[in-house]
Amino acid sequence: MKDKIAAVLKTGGYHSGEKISEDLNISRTAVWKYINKLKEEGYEIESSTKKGYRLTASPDLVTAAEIKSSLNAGLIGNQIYFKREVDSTNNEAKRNSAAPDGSVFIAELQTDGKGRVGRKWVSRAGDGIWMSILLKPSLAPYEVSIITLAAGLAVSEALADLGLLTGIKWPNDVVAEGRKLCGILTELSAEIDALNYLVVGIGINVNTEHFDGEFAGHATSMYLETGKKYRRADLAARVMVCFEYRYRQLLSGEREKMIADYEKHCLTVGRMVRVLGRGEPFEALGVGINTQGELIVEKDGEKMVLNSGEVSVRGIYGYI
Ligand code: BT5
Repeated sequence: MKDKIAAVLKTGGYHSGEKISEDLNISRTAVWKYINKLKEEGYEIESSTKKGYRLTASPDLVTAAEIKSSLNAGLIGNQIYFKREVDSTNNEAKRNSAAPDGSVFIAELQTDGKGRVGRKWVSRAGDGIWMSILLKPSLAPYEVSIITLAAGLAVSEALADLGLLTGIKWPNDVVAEGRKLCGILTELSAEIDALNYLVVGIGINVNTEHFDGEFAGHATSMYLETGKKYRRADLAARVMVCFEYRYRQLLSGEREKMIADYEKHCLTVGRMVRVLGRGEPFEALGVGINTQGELIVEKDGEKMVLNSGEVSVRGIYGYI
């Protein structure tokens, strides 16, 4: 109902509480309560006793109402849960794992955004897209790492639709001009041979104007790359659509096609990389990705398969 009221206000001008209550068949008090909820979400709404309610500005918000207005949802985003502030949208998805398959959890601000293996993900309010997709595929746990790659590919494709060319550093950092623009954290809940659910967390730096701290030289945003600001709800919707296409491709047994397209975007393939985490660090050439999403490297004429849970790779010339 809140989203319906947001949609009414977005048509512009004043809307009387009486007319909204009649059109939506709810009480005037309910209208007032929903208006207050919308204000809490960040909408700027003017109330005039004579004329009614009016949206004074069309802010760049990632609320469910804003995303739904840009999304013709299939599976991904069939339910969208927005909170202004959460610790981590991945945690929020895990706390609500009874929600339907394809649900999306999104927030304006994460107070404890997570990277992989206990690292932190900086997620300031208004700067980016911090969202997590809850998935319940009929797959065995060992089959799901490829879904993470599909998410990286989907983000890279969504950005390309907007004219921003990026590459993927295996397994799933989306990189522009050698700097990280998006990170993905996939977490799963599984028994030994059965998957309960997985959560694909996607963080994209959209309108960030500057980065501080130790990773400042390694991070970038869409704004820093193009000089343009983007409506985050539109981009979030586009990422969901791109991800849905790739996810369905995987579930329908078209893994090879997905991998072939991933390889085209993957900066690690065709480059010399330094492999960390398997004994002494060593250098090898990235030559391809197998159907499990593992990286194949070649060293001294011998091929090796690297699993992202086990090793990490660094470019020998900088971050990629
Ligand atoms: C990742 O980890 O890249 C996964 C990031 C996933 C973030 C999303 S946001 C929505 C969802 N909810 C969460 O809590 N997480 C997911 P990793 O490969 O470990 O990279 C982490 C490293 O990237 C950090 O140690 C920093 O060096 C750097 N970093 C942190 N914040 C960054 C940012 N905003 N942009 C670019 N680099 C960043």
